[in-house]
This record gives sequence, C-alpha cells and structure tokens, in this order.
Amino acid sequence: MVAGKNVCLRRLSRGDRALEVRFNRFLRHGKVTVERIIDSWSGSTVAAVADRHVLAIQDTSEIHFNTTSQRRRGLGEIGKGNQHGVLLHPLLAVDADNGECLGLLSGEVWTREGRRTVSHDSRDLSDKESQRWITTAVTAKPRLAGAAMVTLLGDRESDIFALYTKAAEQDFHVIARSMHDRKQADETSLYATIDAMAAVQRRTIKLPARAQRPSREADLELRFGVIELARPQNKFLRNLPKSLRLAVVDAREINAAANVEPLHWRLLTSHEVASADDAWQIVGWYKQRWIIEQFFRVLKTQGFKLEDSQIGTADRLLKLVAVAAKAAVITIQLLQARNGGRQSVSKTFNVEKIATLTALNHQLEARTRRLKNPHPSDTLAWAAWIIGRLGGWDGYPSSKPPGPITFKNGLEYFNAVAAGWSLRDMCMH
Ligand SMILES: [Mn+2]
Repeated sequence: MVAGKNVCLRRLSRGDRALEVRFNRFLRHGKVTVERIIDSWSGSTVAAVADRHVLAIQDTSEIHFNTTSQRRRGLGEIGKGNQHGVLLHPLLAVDADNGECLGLLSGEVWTREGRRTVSHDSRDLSDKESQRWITTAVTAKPRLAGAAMVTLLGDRESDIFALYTKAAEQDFHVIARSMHDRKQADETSLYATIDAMAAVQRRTIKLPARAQRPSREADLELRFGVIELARPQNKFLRNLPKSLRLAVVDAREINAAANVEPLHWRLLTSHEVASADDAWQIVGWYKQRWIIEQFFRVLKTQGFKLEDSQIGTADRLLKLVAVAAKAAVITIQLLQARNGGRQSVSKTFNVEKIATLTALNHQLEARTRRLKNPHPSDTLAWAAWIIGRLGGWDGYPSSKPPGPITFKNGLEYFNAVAAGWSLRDMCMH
C-alpha cells in the first residue's frame, strides 16, 4: 500500500471500518492479554534508563466508562462508588536531572470486584490496592538494573511503611509524601517532631498548571531533619523491621492568597539530607511528579477519547487502556522534544519506524520546499517535527507548536503508515 498510492493510507487513518474490526479482533484475541501488553511497555525504556538517576514515579488513576444498571460491561466501581471504570497504576521512568520522560516500566490495569469498604488504615498491605505500589516497584527492578540510581516517587497514597522497607531491600531510594501522622520509635508524633524543627530557608518555586488549577508561584518555608518511624501496629507487618530511619523534608507555603489551598509537603525519604540544598533537591525531585499527572491528562482528556469507546466488555477495555498508556507516553515524549534538545530518536522508535519516518520526512519536505525539518535526524525533535506535521501542524516556526491532540492524530496516521511499510516486501513479491 505504501509503495502504491497513499490514498489507502489516508483511508486507514480515518477510522476506516476494516481497521476498527481488525483492532477489535486484536483486543479479543486470547493471546493478547493485559499482562503481555503491560510487559511490552518497557521495551525501549530499559535501554533509556542506562547510567541515569531515574525517578521511578508511580500513581493511580481512574478511567471512567459509561455504563447503565442493565449494561455494566463487567466494570467495577470507581470514584465514590457512583461510577464504573478501570484503574491504571503505571510506573513511569523520568530522568532526575533533566526531567526527560524515559518511558513506562511496569504497572497494573484492573477493574474492581465487589464493593470497596475497608478503611485505609486497616488496609495497610493486607489489601491488593496498597500492595500494587510494592509489586509494581519490584517488577520494575530488573528493568532498572542499568540505572545509576533509582528513586521511587509517589504521592500520599504511597505513604506505606512496607514500601519504605521493601525499597531499601531493592536498593532503591524512596520519596513519598506523608499521608498521616505516625508514631516514631520513641512514641513521639511525627508531625509534632516536624513542627518543632527550625525553618531554615525560604524560596519561591513555580508550580505548574494542573487540572482546573492555573500555574502559580508559591513561597515555601523549609524544614528538614532525621526521623525514626515505628512499624505500624498491624498483624500483617510483623515480619518487617521494628523501626526505620528516614529523612524528612517539610516544605510549607507561607503568604498564600486567600483563595488557594496552601501547599504543604511532608516528604519522607531515604536519601541523605544533610543541608538545605539537599532538602531543596528532594523538593525539586518531588515536583517532577507532575509529569505523571500530565500523562494521565493526555490519556484521559486530550484526544484519546477512551471514554467514548464502544467496546462492550471489561477484558477488552483493560487491554485498550494498556495500549493507550503506551501511546500516551510517546505523546509526552514528543511534547518534550518538540522544541529541540538532544533526546535520541531511537529511545522511542525502532529501526523500521525510523526508516518510515525518513521516508515521510522526504515526502513532507518535498511538498513545501521552503519548510525543512530543522532538527538532526538522530533526535526525537526530528521525529516530533514529522509527526506534528502528519497530525496537521503547518510546520512554521511562527505557528503555535503542536499539542497533544495534534501528536496523537499524527501518531495514529504514522502507525498506520508504519504498519503498511513493514508489509511492503510482502506486497511487492
Ligand atoms: Mn495518587
């Protein structure tokens, strides 16, 4: 098809019925399991993490699908139990030094069975949904073997004592935001201990925009120190150490405007924190958690239109989410690369896809002689230029750069072309 006329390819890229049927057949296939799709996430990530300090960022997000009481599509409850859908818990590898998104490493995609009634405190590890933080990290471990250092990073949901002890066992560092006050080994309260620490420095940091919240600046006051957490009283945890020494970094907003909720991060970490600079570094790394929120936003709202899927059964919807997660990561990588930079194209695309990109680049450059791809052909920026153009971006430096929806459309077209390209030898014979 590629060797002939690309009119067929255009048809393919426009949600052609035959493609839809094929994709459905793919999702229905017994050998295509959620586990295998998730395993395939890490393919290119393993090489990308080599020799870097990797932030292994985990988080959970809920993806809503429309159901009725007659047609639940096999989906369990999400939200406060008033909606139905799928849960996604990925581990995303990010370069700690420059924020580069290296790709997905492991994770889970599932739907709940029955109702969720156990309170958080009594769940600590007895429950599958807390356990996922540990299993996802442990699964990622061999894939991170080439990294110079690994820091597991998570929000308040990851304030799990067993995660801290397990991370140490796995040679991982950890940064987690504290969810609730705990007892220290000497019976004192963690939060009272932190509040008694001296405020050592102030600094203004920029907080990126989030869902329904514009970006803003925050004046932070910094405290840090060493703590000794006691093992929680819980029969499931008796095999863990009685106490654990960690550093705490407390960053709290001062002078917040009346209409904003002041930021207060109590960060627990296994990194050594000996100075204010060390403590600001922990805050800086935690701030990079923003990228996983951006990833969920791209996946849920910006062009993937998962919620509109007509697929009728849970097992296929789980696979759909797993496939979409990989595509969303590539979109994030292209967004990061669109302004240039040295990220390598081979981190994201294999040899065959790079060959397809080269052919498409020739075609695009021939179409408008004045417009040349300005980036070196071994960079991801070069690929972002091509895929942005395929998604409808005009390529002029004065135009608004391509956004997630443009990249998503460009990728869809590109993947259809690449699939045809890989068949070309067969077609020519
Ligand atoms: Mn979360």
